[in-house]
Amino acid sequence: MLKLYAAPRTRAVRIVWLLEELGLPYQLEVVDFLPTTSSFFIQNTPTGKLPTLEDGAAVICESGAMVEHILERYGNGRLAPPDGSPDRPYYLQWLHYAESTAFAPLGVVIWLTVYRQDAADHPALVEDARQRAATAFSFVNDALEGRAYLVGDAFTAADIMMGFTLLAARTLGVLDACPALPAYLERICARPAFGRALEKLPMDPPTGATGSS
Ligand SMILES: N[C@@H](CCC(=O)N[C@@H](CS)C(=O)NCC(=O)O)C(=O)O
Repeated sequence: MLKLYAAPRTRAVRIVWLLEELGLPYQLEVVDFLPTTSSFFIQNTPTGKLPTLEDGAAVICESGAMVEHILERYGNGRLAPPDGSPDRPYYLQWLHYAESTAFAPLGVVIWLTVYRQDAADHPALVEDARQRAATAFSFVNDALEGRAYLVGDAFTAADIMMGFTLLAARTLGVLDACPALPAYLERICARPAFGRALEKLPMDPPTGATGSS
């Protein structure tokens, strides 16, 4: 059975959400999230990172890789456009954009504001990251104008990847200039599978992280 190492308010919620959407059996090992300012890769998981997924002999980190692996092995064609379809390249784009381009500037703000708590000493860095985040989310906003989901007309795992990123972005107050995103976020978070994921891994906002762009 799949085993997921997880903690509340981490990217692990993406994987629980996906597993709930697919109705797959899995074992959830909830661990404490350890402070990361002095060391890196120190979480109580087999890789030291959260989330970590075990599938037989395979033990992996990276939430996007987990999503691709789970769908490849157990998805039966669900939640992703098929290989070779016109939507597939866009699906891959958004799946990766969510964690790379869109999350990168948020990571800087979270690192300085929530973990190190010395954002006041680095105002230019924080402002630059907020600006880059706003630009990254305006690209998502433009793609969602007049559409319900990121890819084609159906909910896919790319929406799951983006959902967690947008929850973090909303907490940091960088979605103010993105009129399409709040309704999109509400739409995907209304899914019963997300509700079940939240019951297992609460996502209340980190304290001290709010602000406006
Ligand atoms: N790109 C990775 C990021 C993983 C990551 O940074 N996870 C955070 C929690 S959401 C973490 O484990 N931080 C502690 C650390 O890096 O040691 C993913 O998508 O899984």
